[in-house]
Parts: sequence; structure tokens; C-alpha cells
Amino acid sequence: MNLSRRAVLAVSGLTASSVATIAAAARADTPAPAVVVSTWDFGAAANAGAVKARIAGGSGLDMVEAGAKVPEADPTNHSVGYGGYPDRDGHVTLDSVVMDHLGNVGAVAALEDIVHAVSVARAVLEKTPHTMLVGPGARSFAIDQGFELTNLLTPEAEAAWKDWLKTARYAPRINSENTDWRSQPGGPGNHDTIGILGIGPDGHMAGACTTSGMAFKMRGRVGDSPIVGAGLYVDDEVGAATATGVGEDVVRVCGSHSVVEAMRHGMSPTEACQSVIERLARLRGAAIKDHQVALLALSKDGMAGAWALQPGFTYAVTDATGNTRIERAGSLFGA
Ligand code: SD4
Repeated sequence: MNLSRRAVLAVSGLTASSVATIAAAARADTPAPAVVVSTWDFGAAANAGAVKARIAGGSGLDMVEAGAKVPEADPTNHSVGYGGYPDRDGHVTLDSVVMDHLGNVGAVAALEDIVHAVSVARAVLEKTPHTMLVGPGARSFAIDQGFELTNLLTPEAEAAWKDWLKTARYAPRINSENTDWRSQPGGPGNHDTIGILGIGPDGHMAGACTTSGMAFKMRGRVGDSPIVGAGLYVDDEVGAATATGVGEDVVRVCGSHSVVEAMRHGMSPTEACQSVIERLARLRGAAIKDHQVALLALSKDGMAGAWALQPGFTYAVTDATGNTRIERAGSLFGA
């Protein structure tokens, strides 16, 4: 027992064993360190997929891939994979990236006709000497790797696109990711682009980010999600970060890399995300007042934090036993 602990026991009159009991009770009230975090409410289902992979002995990369595949396969999610809203010409194009603890990266951008863009990104990481494949090249590579072709434009997404064509005005909607046509922001039926960060059973970190991008974007437009340092960054010494919202804004401040660097200099995950959101606001001023950008971070020791431009950003935090809580991030603009 060290001196200060003896001093505490002496003044409080507690025995060593009663202190142990109090400490155990306090631990029960303290959220266990997270092993996986992901963006928005629907991240809970993705996190469950990731923890299942972890319990089966999977690595951090296995976890984040398994998690990201959950919304990719969900036709009711209009910003990821199958059922994503198309570009303004009616093509669903997917952007995705994975990164592991060794700095290995795989990404695809403007990928068409393949449901699991995250798995194609992983194949780029594992099977090619490159970090990113785009458009028709990414599609041919996926076919060579045995991925099945699927028409990603569901009747519901096509109807939304045709409705949009009546005015054809491109304007990102704040928190559209957390709002489908039937429910309110933050409600249980919500869906979105997913950024997911995990810690494997060996303690090594990995991350993935996958999306169909901004609805009704220009053909060929690629956002932040597949860009390492913008939509995702992993540093196994410090922590990992991911981004959601208007990709053009995230790219301008290398959002995820900036968050990780802020953590490296001693900030907590929340402080790091807040500092980068504030930097974006200083840089862009009035240009971002109606935009949403949200940053989510997980430190190497399992602490999660986030910050956003606008209120309404939620994220899912899950511990090693699979317990999940939904957190609501602080924001720069009104609560
Ligand atoms: C993009 N950042 O393509 C993505 C969109 C997004 O939640 O995150 N939506 O710009």
C-alpha cells in the first residue's frame, strides 16, 4: 500500500477490504471502455455485428468490416450501400475506406453495382499494391474478386430521385442521415452513412467508413468518406476518428486526421473533435452555417467522444460485452 492510500484509510476509518468493495461498486457505475463506436443511431446494429466478430476471435479490421456491412445491406438506409440515394443522373455510387493499425489502407470511390463496398475496400488493402481504386476500375476489380453485381437503386430510392428531379435543387439537409421519410431526427427508425472504429481483442485499432455519399450529388462526385485523413484515420498509438456530414467541409480540414493529431497532443476525444469543428467554423464562417459536419473519435484506451456543427448528431458506443449506449454529441451551433 502506498503512503497516500494509507493516509486516506486513516482519515476515513475504512479498512482495506471496504475500500475494495467501494471501488468495485464505483467500477460498476462507470461505463466500461468502448471496443467499438459508430456514427448515428443505426450504429447500434453495426456495433452488434462488430462485437459478434470480435467474440468470434476477429481482428479490429474484421470487426469494422462486419459492422459496416450491416447498414450496407439495409435497403431502408438511404445513405449507405443498397438502397442509397443516387446521384442526380440516377446512379448509386459508393465510397468506402478501411484502415488498420499498421497504416494499411484500402479504399474505393464511385463504385457501382456492388453492395459491400467496404469489403471491396478491404480487398484493395489486402490484394493490391494500391490504396484506392475508383469508378469502372474499382467495379472490374470487384468482379475479378468474385463480388456479385446488384442493382443498388431500390424502387423507393428511385421514387425519391424522381421526386427530387421535379425541382433538381441540390441542397444538403442537416442531419438527413438521421431522418428517413417516416421518422424524426434521433428516432429509432433512423439510418445513415457509417463511420465505425474498433479495438480488436489484441488491442489493435481499425476503422471503416462507407457511404453512398450526398443524395443527388453530381455524377463523379466523391466526398470525404473514402479519403484517408478526411473520412477516417487510425493511429494505433493514439486513437482513431471518423466523420459524417458534408464531405466537402470535412476534406477542407482533413477532419479525421486533425482529430487524431489533437488527441496525440493530449486532448480527450471530445475536446479533439470540438477543436476541429471550431477550426472549420473559423475557416469557413457563414459558408457552413447551414451545414452539418460531425466528428467521432475513439482513444486507444477505449474513451469515445464526438462534436458537431449542428445539434442532432448521435453515435453508438459499445463495450466488449456488447452493451450499447446511444450518445448525443455537443455542437457549435444552438442546442
Ligand atoms: C459525403 N460525408 O459523401 C458523406 C456523406 C455523409 O452522412 O456522411 N452523410 O460527403
